[in-house]
Amino acid sequence: MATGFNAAEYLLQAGHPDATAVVSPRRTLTYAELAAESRRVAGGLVALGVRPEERVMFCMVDDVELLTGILGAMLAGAVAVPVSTMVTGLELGKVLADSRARVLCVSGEFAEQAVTALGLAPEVTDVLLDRSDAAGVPDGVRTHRWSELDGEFRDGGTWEDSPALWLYTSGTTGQPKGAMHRHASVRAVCETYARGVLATSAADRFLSVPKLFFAYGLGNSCFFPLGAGGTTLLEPSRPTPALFARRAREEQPSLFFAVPTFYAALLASDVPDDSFASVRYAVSAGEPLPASLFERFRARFGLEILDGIGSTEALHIFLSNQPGTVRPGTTGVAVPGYALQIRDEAGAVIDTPGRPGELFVSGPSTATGYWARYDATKLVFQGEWLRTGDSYVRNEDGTYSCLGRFGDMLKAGGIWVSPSEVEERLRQHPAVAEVAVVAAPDADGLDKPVACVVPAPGFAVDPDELIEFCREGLAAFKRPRGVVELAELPKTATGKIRRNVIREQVRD
Ligand code: 3SK
Repeated sequence: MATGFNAAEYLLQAGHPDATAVVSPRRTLTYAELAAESRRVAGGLVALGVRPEERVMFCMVDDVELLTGILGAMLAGAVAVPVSTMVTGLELGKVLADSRARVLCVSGEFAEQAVTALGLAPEVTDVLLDRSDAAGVPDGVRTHRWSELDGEFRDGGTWEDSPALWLYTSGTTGQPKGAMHRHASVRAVCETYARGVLATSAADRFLSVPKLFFAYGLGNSCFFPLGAGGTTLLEPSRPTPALFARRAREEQPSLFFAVPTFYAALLASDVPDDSFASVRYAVSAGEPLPASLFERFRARFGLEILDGIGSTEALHIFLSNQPGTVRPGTTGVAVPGYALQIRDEAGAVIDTPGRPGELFVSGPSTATGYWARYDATKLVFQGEWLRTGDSYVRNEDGTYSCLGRFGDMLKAGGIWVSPSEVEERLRQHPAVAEVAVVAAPDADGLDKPVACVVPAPGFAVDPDELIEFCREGLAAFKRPRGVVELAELPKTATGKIRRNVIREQVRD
């Protein structure tokens, strides 16, 4: 028998009604105010004709409107679909059409993309605008102001397995796919990673560089703060080290979340060293955090970074370093509630430490599949297990180390080489700001490691010197055979290096 459960109700009832739930540069709301506003939005969506399980898409900045929009859609039993604001109109149109959303909610900043997108998605009947005008919206599409939303709130009639949200992901390649998440998965990530690893409580104040439209940011800025009865500190603007260091000094967060690239940017900036003095844990995910970055951050800001890995399909982090037992350069151990396996190319489980393979995870927050993508769903969701596409090794001490994407491992002279290991060595050279190591064919057509280097300000790249530097610190077969200078590394919207693009550049 299905149990009645609604993730938004669960989040909104966790805090004391008078406690501060959300702080943005524009507004501060208590839990009672956030619940009232979310119910108003839910009622307004129902009044527009949104029915349970219909999709409501959000292309919005991190502010109170987006938060209440996501909660309101879930309260109404609809499916919240927050999407990246870093896309073109055509890309937005693709996911809008794929989702068959009836309602699109947009911040004024993205009106131009929205107008292009609407031209590709004839099923959209209503557009909700935060504070902007409706210029350019196609005829026949009704437009509404956020502040005018109104209607009687009715319980969405959801249960644990009802769809609550879809998150679009393309990985580093391929078409975007909507990973479908249940209401129960929201509670699961609050109970596993947030409580089990971060020991979150109502006293916590959460500041996240990743935005609400990423699974990582959605957990950090919505599920975890509200699930704990704590406070989320939202930041609508584009993240810069100066902005986040200032907000951290002003708002005194106890938990701070970023990706390795942002930690590197903080280290390269001149923000005061005591900017994160209020933070009890800094968290990193998205890509592996190099040990050198961990050490430099701890030396300067006095904070250990808890590095972990999650995925859009798992909703949040399932493998992580734990407070008090951090092993820099590793991703730590399974988050309580999740099981891990490393499998070889034939799918057999590898039990021996030190033998690399592909990481699989099983746990309570995995998506139910990709929307209308049969083949991709079968490939990734294998019974209890979720295929991550990441290459990992279990170390002798039980921790796990990332070796890159499964398809990123290189073979040099018949031996597997981990690009991350070579990159970590090169990052120790003062001339190297950023680096990606990929395979490129040599004169004999044999794949060899090539380092693509973005030079540090004021330095020139000297290939011979960098190769020699690797020879000193790595087994000879791992050293790059060539070095290519790049102005910047191509990255995905979430900051992951697009190795497939670099591989193409290097082969040309
Ligand atoms: O990329 C990650 O490590 C991640 C972490 C948390 C949630 C979602 C993602 C993709």
